Amino acid sequence: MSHVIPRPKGLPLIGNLAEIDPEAPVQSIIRLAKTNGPLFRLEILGNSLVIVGSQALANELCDETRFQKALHRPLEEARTVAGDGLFTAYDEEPNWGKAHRLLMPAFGPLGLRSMFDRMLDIAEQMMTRWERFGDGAVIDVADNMTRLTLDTIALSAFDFRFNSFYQSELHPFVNAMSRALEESGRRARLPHGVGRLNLLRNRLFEADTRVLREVADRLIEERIRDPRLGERGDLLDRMLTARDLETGETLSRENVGYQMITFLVAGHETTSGLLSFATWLLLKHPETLAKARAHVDRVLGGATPGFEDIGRLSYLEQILEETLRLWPTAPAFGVHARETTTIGGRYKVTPEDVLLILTPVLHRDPAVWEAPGEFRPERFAPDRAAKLPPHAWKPFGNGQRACIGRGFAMQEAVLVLALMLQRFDITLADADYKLVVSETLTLKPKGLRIHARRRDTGDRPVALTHSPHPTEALA
Ligand code: FDE
Repeated sequence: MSHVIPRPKGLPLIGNLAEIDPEAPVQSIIRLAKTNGPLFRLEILGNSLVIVGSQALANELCDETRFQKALHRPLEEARTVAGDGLFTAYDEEPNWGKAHRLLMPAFGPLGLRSMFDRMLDIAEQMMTRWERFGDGAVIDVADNMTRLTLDTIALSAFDFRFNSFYQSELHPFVNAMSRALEESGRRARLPHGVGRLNLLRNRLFEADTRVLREVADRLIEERIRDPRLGERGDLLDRMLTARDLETGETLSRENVGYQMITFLVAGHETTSGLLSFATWLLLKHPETLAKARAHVDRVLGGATPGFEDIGRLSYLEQILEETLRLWPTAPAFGVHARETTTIGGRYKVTPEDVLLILTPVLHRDPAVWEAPGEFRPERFAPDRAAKLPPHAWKPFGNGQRACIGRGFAMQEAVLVLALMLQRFDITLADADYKLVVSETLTLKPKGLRIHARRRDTGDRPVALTHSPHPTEALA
């Protein structure tokens, strides 16, 4: 006998709309999961969504012979901006396979090694900025990390400098990008088509989307005319020159533009949230912070980290993995059944059902994690992590559609955390700060502010010989 997936009672027509805070939909669903368990159906203004949050169910849903990626509404709406770029493409679209095959090596070990110096370049910019600010300055963590991650992906992948640390106004691309994402998020909360009825918003959205395309097009144009085309071997070079072995084709100009927007979006919000949550969790856990710093001092001494050091900073990696368990910044991924099937031994699902694996809930499954709400990086010590049941920890999604930027993001985050701990004593600017999580497509701590005081560690290379006045540094 097949059972109906439980459904929290909603109101006629609007369904469960009243239970979802439009400013914090993910946190609303996490709350609903507390009372409704790890499997339930939500109906919101005629959109139906099945929420999944246990290891046992995730283990079934990650079987790619039975399930495949589904574009949940926010991703579907984001196609207006990112088209058939990797993140928003359907499995069946030829451009997904083509781009996936072409770009995988760029994010493998060799690619990551070649991007290391550029990552370090941007990380040093942030460190220099903090140093110049001096002890008393208040640093908005999420804002700094967002500048850092955006500049890092742009420089590493396209050899383009946004120079976010040298100006207080962000590049027009950045504002256009956040507004366009916000608008596609808004549309995703309304029934199909309804979100497109507001003409004023449409005009702004079109203008923003145009800015994104134009910036991407300009970079493509410049690179094509560059006599060194193909010599840098970065992501943009690969996309413009490499041929897919299976089809013998290169990517179209239009698709390269979509991939650029995709990488800038996917490569910065998520990693910036990861670094911000890690900073918050370390500040909340002084013993872990002290242990992390001792680890960094042991591995690096006073030296600037090199590519080889990243793999040796294993405790920082554990901290980041535990951060992603508690606060997976891309908090969900969608799948649907290839054919009508039964999950959990008794619930029927059809290919039309979008099943959303909500990782903040999955990652706190009490059947898997002891004291699930607690921050314990020791859980990810290699011998212990190896004993976790399959698909218990999925911050990077699943299978062939898993995050292509996983190694990139981890390398960047380990590097930045290492530099931070090596060079600064960090403290909360407001000792009473309570975590507030803001939501766009991703999760981020809001209003987290810190002080950073230069550590005096002796003969480490010093970037600056004098500390200019803070206003001078800002100019
Ligand atoms: C992807 C991804 C995912 C899946 C989604 C779905 O399925 O829907 C996830 C979950 C993720 N991703 C997550 C993350 C986190 C972090 C920190 C990151 N991520 C980062 C990054 C960086 C970069 C560059 C990236 N990232 C990118 C990407 C891409 C392109 C994608 C799509 C893939 C395919 O093919 O599909 C992703 N990512 Fe990530």
